[in-house]
Amino acid sequence: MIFGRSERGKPPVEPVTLKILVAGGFGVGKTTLVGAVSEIRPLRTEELLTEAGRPVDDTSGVEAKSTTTVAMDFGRITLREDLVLYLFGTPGQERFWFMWDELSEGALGAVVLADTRRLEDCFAAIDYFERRSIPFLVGVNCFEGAARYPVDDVRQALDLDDHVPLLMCDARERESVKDVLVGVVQHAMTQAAQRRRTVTI
Ligand SMILES: Nc1nc2c(ncn2[C@@H]2O[C@H](COP(=O)(O)OP(=O)(O)O)[C@@H](O)[C@H]2O)c(=O)[nH]1
Ligand SMILES: [Mg+2]
Repeated sequence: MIFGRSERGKPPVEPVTLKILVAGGFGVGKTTLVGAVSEIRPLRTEELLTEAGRPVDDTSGVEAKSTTTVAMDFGRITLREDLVLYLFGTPGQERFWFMWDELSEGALGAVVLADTRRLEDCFAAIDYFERRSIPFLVGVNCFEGAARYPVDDVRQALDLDDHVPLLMCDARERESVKDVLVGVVQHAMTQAAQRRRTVTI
């Protein structure tokens, strides 16, 4: 028996898979964000903060934190049946910068997480993506107890270009993180479309 095109349900779709980086300073909530949305048990490489690491891993102003991600976080989320994101949390400490070039290979875009109590911690990540023209948005992870600032003030403090989206978020909340991820995908698509237009004109 042969089925016509419209008689059968749609064939299973082969989803598009996209790679998104999650960057930002130490303790800003990268591991939390990946864990909040991942459908697979997030793969983490955590190492107990050792005495040797203390002078470099400054935890002042960071929630009680006794482990640190030395390699990266890895997770997956299906945004739609035809769209799957793979999330790669970048190591926050400067001594792991060498891994970033490897990680950013093939990435569609990035989330830079920021904490308004330590905004300067995400400057390096912003510089990194700007320099490589990797589309990114800034997610301000709203910790309780941290002062809330108007979006425009945060944008100004970060010296963000007008086209870079900035969203308030809670790295622990699945829906909030999904909004951030949808935002990155949309932003990256817009950027790509603009680049194509610039090329064809
Ligand atoms: N109150 C609050 N705590 C958070 C939030 N996001 C992360 N944390 C906590 O902050 C600490 C650092 O988060 P983590 O995800 O490990 O940071 P990472 O170093 O960027 O991976 C952990 O103890 C988290 O539970 C948040 O949105 N609100
Ligand atoms: Mg981490």
